[in-house]
Order: sequence, then C-alpha cells, then structure tokens
Amino acid sequence: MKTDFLKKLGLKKVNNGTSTGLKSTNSKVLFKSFSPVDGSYIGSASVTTKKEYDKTVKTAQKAFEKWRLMPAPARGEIVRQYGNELRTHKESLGKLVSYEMGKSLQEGYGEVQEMIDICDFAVGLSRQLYGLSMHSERPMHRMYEQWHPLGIVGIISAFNFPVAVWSWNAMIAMVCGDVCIWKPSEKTPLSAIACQNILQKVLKANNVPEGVSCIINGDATAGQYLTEDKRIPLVSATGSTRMGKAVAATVGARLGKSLLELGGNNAIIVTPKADMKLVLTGGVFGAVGTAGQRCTSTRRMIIHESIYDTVKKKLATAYKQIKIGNPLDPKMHMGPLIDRDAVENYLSALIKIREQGGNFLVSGGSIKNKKGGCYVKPAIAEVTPDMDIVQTETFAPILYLMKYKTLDQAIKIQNNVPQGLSSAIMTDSLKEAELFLSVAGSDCGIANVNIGTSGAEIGGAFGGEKETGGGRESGSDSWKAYMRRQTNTLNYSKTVPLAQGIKFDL
Ligand code: UN1
Repeated sequence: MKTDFLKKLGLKKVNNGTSTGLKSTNSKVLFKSFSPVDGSYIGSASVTTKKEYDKTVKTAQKAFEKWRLMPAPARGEIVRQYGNELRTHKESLGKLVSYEMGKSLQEGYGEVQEMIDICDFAVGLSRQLYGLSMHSERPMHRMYEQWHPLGIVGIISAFNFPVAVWSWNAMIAMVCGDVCIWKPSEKTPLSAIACQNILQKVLKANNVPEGVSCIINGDATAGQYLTEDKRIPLVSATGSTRMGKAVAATVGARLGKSLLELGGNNAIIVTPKADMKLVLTGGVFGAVGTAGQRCTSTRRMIIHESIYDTVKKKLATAYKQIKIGNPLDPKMHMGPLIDRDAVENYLSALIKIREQGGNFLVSGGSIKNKKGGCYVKPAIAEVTPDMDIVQTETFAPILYLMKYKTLDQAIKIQNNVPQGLSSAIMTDSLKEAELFLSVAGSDCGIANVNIGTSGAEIGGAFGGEKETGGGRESGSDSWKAYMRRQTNTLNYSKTVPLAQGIKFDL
C-alpha cells in the first residue's frame, strides 16, 4: 500500500501526540496504529504523561488569555484559513482517515468535507454570536445578555469519525473564544495528529499562541485527566453510552459541564406509502455505510406487514450487490471493522441473535481470507421488538427487521429503546410524516422523512436524547454550549430603584 499521503501530512513513524504535535518527544511509552485495511503498521504516537498533560493545560490557559481578547471575527479569520488548508489537504487527509479507520475512500473524503463545511459555518457564526436585549422593568435601565467564552474545552472523540466530530466541536469553540485540548481515540491517533499539524501551521503563520489547539494521546487515562480536571469547564465526549456515563459522573461531581454524543439505535419505519427506491438506498447505506460503525447507522427497520415480504426480498437482493474490500478502492462499498475486538463483538452478537430466536435473512459472518483480518459480511436478521439484543447497539453492520400493523405501534417500537439519536420514516403520506414528526412521534434528536438515519448535515444541531446523552453539537445554536451567558443590567438614572417594587430608603 503506497502511503505517500503520510509525508504530505507531516507524519513520521513516531509522532508526538502531546501539545502541538510538531515537537519531537521524550516519552518512552508509545502506542502503535495499525491499519484495519491490511493490518500494516502505520506509525506510533506517544502516550501523554500526567506531567505533560499539566504542561499542556498551562499552555492552553496562557493561550486563552490572548485568544479570548481577539475579536470573534478575527478568530473566524483563523478558522477560515484552516478551512482553506483542509481544502488543499483533502485528498491526503481523506486517504489517511480511510486507511487508519477503514471507512470507504468516499466517506474519508466526506469526513474532511464535513470539516471544511463546519469551518465555513463557524466563520459566519463568528459575526453572529448574538445575545438578546430585554426591556427592564425599571426606568432608565438597560438589560441585555452577552456570551463569553468558557475557557478550555476538552474534546474526547471516537474512532469512527476520527476528524470530523473533533472539528464540529473545535471550530465552533474556537470562534467562541475557547481553546481546546483534544483526546482522540487511541485507535486513530495519526488522523488526529495530522489535523493538529495543519492547524498549528495556520496558528503559527498568524502569530496565534499554539495552545489554542492542543492534543493529548492515550487510552481512558488520558480522557480521565480531562474529566477530573477543574480547569476544564466543558468536556465534550463522543463514544459509547458506557463511556459517556463515566464522563458525566466525573465531570458532574465537580459541577463541570459535559456535552455528550453517545450511542444510537436508529430505526427506519417503512409504511405502505413508501417509495421503495428511497427505502433501499437510504436503508442499505444507513446499515452498511462505514460498516455499521456510525452512531447514526440504521440498526432497525420497522416495516408494515402488508409490504414486509416485498421489502425483505428487495433487501436480500440489494445485499448481494455489496462489494466488501479495501476501502481505498473506489469500487468497494464497505471496508473492514476497526479491529479484531470489533469483529469478536459482531460475531458474538450474531450468536445472541440466534439464541434469542432471530432468523437470518442474510447470514453475515467474518471474512477470513482478506488481509488485516477485520472484514465481515453485513447481516440482516428478522426479529421481534421484545428481544434483548434489539435494545443494544452493536457497532457493526447488523440490520434487524420487524413487522408492524399500525403507525402508532411502529412509533412505539421505534421509541421503545434506551437510545434516542436518529430516526426516519419512509412515506409519501403527509399525514404519516407529520404524525412521525409530532410530539406523539419520534422521541429522537434527529427525525427524518424519506432519507435514512445517517448522513446528517453540519448545519443542524446534532445529537440525541435518553442514553444518547442529550448534547447538541455542530450547527444551529449549538454554539451556546461552548459559552457562558451573562445577564447585564445597566442603570443610567440618578437613583437606585429596586426590582419587584421593593423600597429601601436610607
Ligand atoms: C457519529 O457517528 O458519531 O450523520 C457521527 C452522520 C454523520 C456524523 C456521524 N454526519 O452520519
């Protein structure tokens, strides 16, 4: 495999994952990144020690003192330049993401495109961090609110979107005046260091302190440095529900803020009024795209009994066309899972499905003869909604099919899981669509009509309810999570009238 893209991204065989990513490291503890594509060793990153972490926080604190005083549109200018750099590096960064994480090349490029898009969004936002003004109940008083940056934002990101999800957080936080410390997944450290290398070049060229964007590397211990640290007012974490509960508990215990984007168990309801072409494209991409490793992946299809057999047949035929192999080959639809553990999880889910009475329409299983050892076949299982396995998120390409009789029943099935991220209905009926989107409809953070559950645009607020964690990132007014609101009352009269009509004369 030709890996000339590594050089273009300033990556060496051993990379310092601490602070700036540019300096050489003294750390003796390294962790290696292997590609799930062919099992090759790509490079190593150094594990951040506690001492290095503390140094990083100090660098970030110092940077914050300067960064917060820069006008927001001037901060936007830095983000604009970063967006341009990403345009230049789209090909090499997209390839690295695909090679290190295993998603298809198109999706690797797509991820970098999301980064570019969020930069554009953040640039515009840098002139729109609006606060309201209110009418005071007292004469000659003015009341308004302003938004100030929080300080250091800790960002813990997952392997499945090794670069885009960081940028949703970091680019917004940066225009808000915050500085960031990023703890990327230990499964994809090089993609993170590449982003950091590119950003550091922009910061340096503009004479902006390097601590505006820092990176630390390691396993859960490095994440814990952030969650336990009182100097980090906000920790934004993406990953499993199990991880999110630990983050929320630790950050909550010190009354810090957390922004959580956790597991999903996303369903598509297919009604008799559905356009079958949309069902197939939206459903199959949702289930097998990124090898089922998106938090928005389609895990369940809830199909009306009158069309159940037709949909089933069409899905089985569509799955026969799916090409599995090296994700850097544009002809492939699906690459490998991230690592051997993920393959084992997938295989044990298949066993549980059978044990609990599920019936395989497409049997799945691992593919042994491919290099790297992480390739699996996508599976489809017919189940009933009450089975335990249907309540759990297995981060793999397994699609569950179930039947419904009435739309109310379908909505109940869709909502009756612990997670609440994304959902969709396929229908040409306005009434069905509106009911699904109404208060009596989907309980998820994302509810779509005639598109699948995955592939959200950056312009909307991204996130979900229940065990998904309740956070909202990226577009709309998600920026408010990265700032503190200050209510100001200003008296320009010569007296001090008290609110609520209280008299207090001296
Ligand atoms: C994730 O899987 O954590 O909506 C994020 C989507 C992507 C983001 C997924 N834009 O599928």
